[in-house]
Amino acid sequence: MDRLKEKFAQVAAPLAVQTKKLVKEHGNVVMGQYTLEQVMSGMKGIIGLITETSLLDAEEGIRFRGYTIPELREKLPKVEGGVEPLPEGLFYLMLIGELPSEEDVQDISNNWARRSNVPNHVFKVLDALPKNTHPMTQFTVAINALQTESEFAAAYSKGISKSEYWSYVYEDVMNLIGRLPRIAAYIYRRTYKNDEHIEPNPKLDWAANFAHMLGYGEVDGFKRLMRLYMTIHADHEGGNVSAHTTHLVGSALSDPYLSFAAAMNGLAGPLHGLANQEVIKWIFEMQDSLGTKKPSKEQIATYVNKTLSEGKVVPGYGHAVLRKTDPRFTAQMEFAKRNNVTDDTIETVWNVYDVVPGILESLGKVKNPWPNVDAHSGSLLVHYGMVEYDFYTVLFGVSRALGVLAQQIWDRALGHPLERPKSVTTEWLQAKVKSSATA
Ligand code: HAX
Repeated sequence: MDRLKEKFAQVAAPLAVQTKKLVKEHGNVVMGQYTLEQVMSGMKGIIGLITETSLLDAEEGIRFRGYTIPELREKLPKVEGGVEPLPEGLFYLMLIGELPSEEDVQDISNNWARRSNVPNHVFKVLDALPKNTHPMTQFTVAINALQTESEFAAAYSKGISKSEYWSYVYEDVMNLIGRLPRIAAYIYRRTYKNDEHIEPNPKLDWAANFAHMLGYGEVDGFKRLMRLYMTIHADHEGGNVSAHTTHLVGSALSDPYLSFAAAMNGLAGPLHGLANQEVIKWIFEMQDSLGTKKPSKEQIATYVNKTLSEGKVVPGYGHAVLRKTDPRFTAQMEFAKRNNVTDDTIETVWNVYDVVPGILESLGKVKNPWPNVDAHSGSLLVHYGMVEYDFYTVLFGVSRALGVLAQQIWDRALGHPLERPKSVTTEWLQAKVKSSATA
């Protein structure tokens, strides 16, 4: 058993006992009430999921095991002389619940590098797809193709005890995270760089090796950006589409490959992860339509109103839970300032930030007029030369694996059951309203 797995076994066993006890002794504690409006608006605010890895506060933003993003930047191990946290450390924190040592982080880097070999049939499956297949479709196809390697699925078909589930899921999760950067880089290079692939460098940390395989290893600052990017996109508690999908599909005991592929199909939606491509596409279209790379705030306001009048959303703004500027947006803005990274696109993103909240607020219906994580990420990638915005959600997906798959290990260790909420018809709701009115 590897070091991390041994440590997880130690922390998971007592919590599994406490969880069972909690349900047995306090199972009838009332958690709250919910309204018809909540039922009709995507179950927002209804507590129905347990996620150990992170918790989202509407006003404050995300905390990973209690730590904010600025605290993570300060406390997580970094490469020698570096300032950005290593995503390996965040994975350790989410899985184990405490801050890692430098040795713990090095151990995970080595562990993932050891597991990073992608079987050849996955590349063949990708090569069979037309090059203009959206990178997110290629990504989910490749993850499904990799399911041949599932140790959980193989063990389950032979017959295993429930108490062993987490152990096989752990192996699948570690193998999958080790392999994802190679798959994502392969998709990038086959789609945009003439199939000129770059061999991994196992001596690099996980995010830096990813930057290297994408072809940006020599671009000053890009490795740093990838370490930050892979850290801040990793998790956003359990109810967002990608996290919830991983949990839901996994609750049927579909293995980590199947449930993560399903989650990535959800991340590929424009109201979720695809918003990062939509933002930069919208900014480029605005610059084209206004005939300037440096639109004034007045010009931006006119373009925003045009977008809204066409019945479209302003991508990168709004959130189902957050009610303030996303700290992940702020972290990227600060990265740009710290590294003296500036250009017309980044300045436009900042000017959009000055203009959009006021306009959305004035509509009177948008619950959160502030920017989310996706409002900033594309402009930094463009700055470093990665202009192929169709690819951006794949980067998000590689990072999101860290949180949702750490949680899947917890799901199996704590014995979370099949998820099966109750649904009703509109007719049922109408009858309920009628009977409430007469009661
Ligand atoms: N532009 C225009 N209108 C918006 C808006 C925006 N950015 N955000 C919300 N609204 C509208 C909604 O479309 C809705 O209008 P209708 O009542 O006419 O249908 C109304 O305001 C109320 O919506 P809400 O309750 O504030 O928002 P929801 O919780 O329903 O949706 C979304 C949250 C993130 C989907 C929404 O804000 C949105 O569409 N934003 C733009 C897309 C985006 O940036 N998505 C990424 C979100 C973060 C994420 O998951 N990243 O991966």
